[in-house]
Amino acid sequence: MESRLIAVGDIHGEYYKLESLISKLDIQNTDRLVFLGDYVDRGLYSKQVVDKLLELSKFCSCEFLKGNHEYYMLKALNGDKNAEYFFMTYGGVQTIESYGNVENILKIHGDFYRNLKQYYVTDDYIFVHGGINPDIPLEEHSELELLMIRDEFIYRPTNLLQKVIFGHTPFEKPFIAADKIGLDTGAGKFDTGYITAVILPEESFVSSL
Ligand SMILES: [Mn+2]
Repeated sequence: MESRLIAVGDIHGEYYKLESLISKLDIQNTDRLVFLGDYVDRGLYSKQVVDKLLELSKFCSCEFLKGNHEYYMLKALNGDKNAEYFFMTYGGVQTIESYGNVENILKIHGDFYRNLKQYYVTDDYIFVHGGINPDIPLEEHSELELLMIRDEFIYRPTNLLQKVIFGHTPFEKPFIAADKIGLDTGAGKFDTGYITAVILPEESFVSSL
């Protein structure tokens, strides 16, 4: 079977939606998966989500990007008070509960969270959690810019050769423009939210619904 390149949007602890998406994608060991970040918070099963992702990464090629939720969680777990406020306000309580206690997060999945990448680039695509500022080179972005940018990126053409595949900003349906695709469809955030994947380059969308 031909190798497929598949990007997956925000998951936010929605283990059962992830299971459903993975079975609908019928993942093969030749597939290449790129996860756009925000595995944790809000949904009830962050630990189980990461266990599943690690299991998948033994079966096929997987790139795991960092989301703003992993960024703030890591900072909070390292004692940053501002980050702790963000983590506890935006769904971190559920993450801690899924691990049993706060110490378990790094004990069990520390390597996974610390090794998340800021972006992943191929000849045709830039994968990133939040987006980019096309006026500056990718490597000159601050980490927070890549994780947090929204409208200034989304509603302005990038004029880049590569199409940008991003998450972070939730839409009711995938956001599709000539130069970018947004894959956050509100899993964990809204009761009606779901996880979306796109198979590239044909741009066929698969949802967890
Ligand atoms: Mn998110």
